[in-house]
Amino acid sequence: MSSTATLLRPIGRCRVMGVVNVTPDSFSDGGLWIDPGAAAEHGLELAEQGADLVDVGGESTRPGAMRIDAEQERERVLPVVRRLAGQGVDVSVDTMRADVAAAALDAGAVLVNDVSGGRADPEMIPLVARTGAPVVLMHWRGHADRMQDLTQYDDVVGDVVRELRAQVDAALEAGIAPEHVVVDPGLGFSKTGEQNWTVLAGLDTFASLGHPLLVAASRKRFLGELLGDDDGHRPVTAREDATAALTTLAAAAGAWCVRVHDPLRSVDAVRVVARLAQEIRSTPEGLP
Ligand code: PMM
Repeated sequence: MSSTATLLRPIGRCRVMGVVNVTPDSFSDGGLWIDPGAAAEHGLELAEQGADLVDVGGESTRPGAMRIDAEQERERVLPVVRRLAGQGVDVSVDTMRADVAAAALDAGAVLVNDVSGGRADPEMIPLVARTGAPVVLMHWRGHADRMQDLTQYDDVVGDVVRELRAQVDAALEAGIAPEHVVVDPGLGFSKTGEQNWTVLAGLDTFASLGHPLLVAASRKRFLGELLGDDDGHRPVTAREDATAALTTLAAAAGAWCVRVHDPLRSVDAVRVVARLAQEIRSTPEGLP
């Protein structure tokens, strides 16, 4: 299992985070892993497939989703975190609630993944500062029930970077160490399909924030829209090659980690990018 000190340090390639949603309604895998035993087994499978981290979440953030109560979220997440951490897997907890994050860290999680970037629960940033845990701060404008009404930008990349920087500054002011902060542009969160593409085209700009970058495009709706036909969007389970293509591009852009539901192709993709990057570095004149 990685320590806090090693989790964010460079390892010569982009990391891969596997996803386990212990929810009945996530868009990508809702209902599949609602039983904690099945969820934990799935997490172990993701680790065996080469995921460096397994992200466990108990609350759906799909557009329009309603919030669940904290007790229910804890009941979904904690047994899975405990079991995976007990088996030596590096676990992140996908939660917007400080008390769920605290309980998950006690149960062995090594990273807090807060899609609200500290904005949903005023206790989250102080909790992370107190525990010294690394944290993913995602760009966020509002909860799932209204996030798709919050897609007005003058310049989507510039505005998202500026808002994310404000979230990072709040975390640093509260005492979170800069080297413990990961940033994430939040694809699909208060962003239209078109805006997601613009954000992806501007990934380099996010690197300018000076923190490791997490990119979570896996199976998202904008891929289904792009690849759809007259019958409608490409189904969620047929978006894996598109997901791996974006893993390749995110890794080449220097991402610290990609968050994916099916790690196999992404694990190969990050290795290919790392090998090529090594070759380019060792060829002083550049490639022929
Ligand atoms: N997206 C989802 C859930 N958690 N966490 C981070 N850091 N970034 C994301 O973009 C993100 C996330 C929604 O997707 P899911 O329902 O497939 O988990």
